[in-house]
Amino acid sequence: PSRRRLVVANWKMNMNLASTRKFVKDLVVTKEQCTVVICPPYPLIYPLNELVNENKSSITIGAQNLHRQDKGAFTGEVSADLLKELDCEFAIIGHSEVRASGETDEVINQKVKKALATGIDPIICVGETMEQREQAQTNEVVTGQLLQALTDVSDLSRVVLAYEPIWAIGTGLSATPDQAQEVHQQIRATLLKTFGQVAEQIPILYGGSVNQDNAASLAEMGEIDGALVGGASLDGTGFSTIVHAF
Ligand code: G2H
Repeated sequence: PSRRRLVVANWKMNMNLASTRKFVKDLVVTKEQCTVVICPPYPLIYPLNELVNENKSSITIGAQNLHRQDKGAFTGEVSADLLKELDCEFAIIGHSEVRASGETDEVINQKVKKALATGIDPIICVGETMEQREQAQTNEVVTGQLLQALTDVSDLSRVVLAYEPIWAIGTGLSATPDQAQEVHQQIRATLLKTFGQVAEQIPILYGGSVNQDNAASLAEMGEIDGALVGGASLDGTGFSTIVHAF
């Protein structure tokens, strides 16, 4: 199936103006079949966009989150409309680090719908804890998160999913290619059963300690359509290696 492939950098609460400039200089992207998305902290979106335009870089910009409401009295939050105005084409939604602060599946669903209505492609994160994996609940947990995030979503053609097992995030302990492939297959089967053929178009990225050393073996798997990269996405040269693996 000809699904789009994406490698997404989630900078989290890292980077500044100087390191962003260096990153754009160091990033070498030549492989055109893979979309490269950089999700910086909010204040860096505008300068990153300027750098991308100046350098004619093929970087696409994404946000690490967005708010479910249009606008108003939501201190510290950022609207989808503003992100769109600043050329964000993607937004990460439901990252486990945001879920950990109390974000519910219902709010995630509202954010997904807000993103789509605004012309932003949602990158929806799902994943189980180590305890849930050990109790053989991975499929149930991931499927539940997935179906709730996609409730009443009519256009699935712009949805991107990311499987991020919580035990693999920032721990250096990546899922093996086989472990990731197995969950991605289950996700694909659920999507096909629930939504029909459009499911074949939905990219499923893997996230959790992806680095220069394991990217190629993950990329070989037929159901891994890209990566969501945290720690290893902060250096332009190293991140280029990961991009080229996909
Ligand atoms: C998972 C991932 C990026 P890291 O959170 O979303 O981070 O690659 O540092 O495990």
